[in-house]
Amino acid sequence: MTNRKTKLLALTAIAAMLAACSNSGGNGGGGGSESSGTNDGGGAAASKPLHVSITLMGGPKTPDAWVETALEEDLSASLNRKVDLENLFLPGWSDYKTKLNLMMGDRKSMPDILWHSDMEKEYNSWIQAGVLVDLVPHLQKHGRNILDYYTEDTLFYSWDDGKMFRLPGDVAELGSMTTMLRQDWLDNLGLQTPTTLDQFVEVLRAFTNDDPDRNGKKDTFGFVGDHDWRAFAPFFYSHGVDVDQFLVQEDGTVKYGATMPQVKQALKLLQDLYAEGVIDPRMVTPNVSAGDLFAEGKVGSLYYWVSFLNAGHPKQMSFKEINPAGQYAALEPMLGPDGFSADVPSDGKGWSFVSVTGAAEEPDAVVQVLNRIASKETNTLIKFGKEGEHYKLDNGTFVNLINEDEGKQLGLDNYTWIITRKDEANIKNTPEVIQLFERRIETSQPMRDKIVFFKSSNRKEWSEYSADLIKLRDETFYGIIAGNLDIGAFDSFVERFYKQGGKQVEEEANLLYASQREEREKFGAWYRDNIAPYK
Ligand SMILES: [Ca+2]
Repeated sequence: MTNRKTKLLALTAIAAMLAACSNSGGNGGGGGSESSGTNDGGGAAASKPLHVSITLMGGPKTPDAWVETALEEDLSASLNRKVDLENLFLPGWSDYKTKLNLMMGDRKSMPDILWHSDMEKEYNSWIQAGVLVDLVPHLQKHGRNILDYYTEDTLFYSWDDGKMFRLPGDVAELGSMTTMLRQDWLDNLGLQTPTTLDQFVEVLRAFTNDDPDRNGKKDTFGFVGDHDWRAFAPFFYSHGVDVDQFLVQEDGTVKYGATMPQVKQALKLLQDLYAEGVIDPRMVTPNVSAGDLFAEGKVGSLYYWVSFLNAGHPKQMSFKEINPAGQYAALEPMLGPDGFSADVPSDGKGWSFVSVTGAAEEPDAVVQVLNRIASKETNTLIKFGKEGEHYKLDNGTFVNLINEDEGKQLGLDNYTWIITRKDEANIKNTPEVIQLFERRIETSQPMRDKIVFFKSSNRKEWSEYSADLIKLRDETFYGIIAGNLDIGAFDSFVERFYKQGGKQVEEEANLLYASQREEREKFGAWYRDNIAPYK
């Protein structure tokens, strides 16, 4: 490994010298990033091999795997020159930041393409130090796939006053969760699909008390989910609140969702349902695994991941094995007492990013590499392998032709989170699931309009107080639901919240919201001029 790296580094040095000599050779033109086009004798710069080192965090991290060669061939054909990748596999989640800091500390050890996540402070210092490339001019030339895929809102979170020093490497689907309900239980009991919260609650009661699985035993629950607040979305969201987020109020100010009076109503309902045995008590314990309970099939409804509805999802397969006649339906979000409804939106910022560093001799070409990876074709190739050889599509349904171990050996997913597409390029999603993801973008919009997803990571008050405030919220809310606390505990929570730092936290949130709105407007104008024409 080290040997190979040294050799490659030596090659890079030579390539760099060559590049320096031939830099006058036009690297303009040839704008076609998706089709290779001809080389028009662009000189040595275009015909010499392109060496690209890249840090990788996801997947099996299989060295010298099939996928590396496959991607190199794909890139070489696309760029019309030999492309040689150097994979720099990062250590695990506890060590990757140390490793990246080390690499970024010296220009000689910097990768050409840097993957990073949860390193806002370091990221800002890299920008300050001038070691990251502003991608805008390169994206304008070679970034069409990337610019077409990411939305304007998503790119805003990687915008730095007219420049972009990073791109999202992975952005969750904008709406990736849905209300799930046992259709076969509805049919068994002769019930209608609920559309309002009241109807939903009646169905959950029937799922608890009326033996929906017809085995003569009272052994089912109405509702379950993981130990987090989004799992309760059908109850909170129908009341127009999200207890994890800052929400814009009718008067334009911002409040922490957990303190809003509607939360009390939802908590009261949850407390009643818990007492009635409708809510699976495992839901208020930290170790619950809703995925396992989804598969077991003794609970009638969950608010859960859309991807679990894929026929090939392991938990869906276990569910079908245990419950051959079982069927989960995905429901539209429940209408609440005031007629509001929404699904849980994701923030759309991206949770991990890719940057091009100053070590890249040809940033233009490196962006071409990223842009090719962002194509549907290449995304599919590096994630799933070759159609007919590693998988097939049966009427649109993905069928693996290899097992998990073979996939690891091939290195499939080695390049995940380097601009991973979640649209139709994710061919593991059935057409129905793809449609559902699209629908959830719309049904999550009403809450997305209320939530402030903060762009700035510089939130002093939040950093200082949030851990304690969140602890206070969780103890109070779970205590109320489980019946250990009276519903009046909500009012004392709100009081204590503002006394114990909540006031400062909300003031900060309002200031940030105001400046962020201004910045978003400025970005919108910039986007129209600098990005929209290049899509
Ligand atoms: Ca039963």
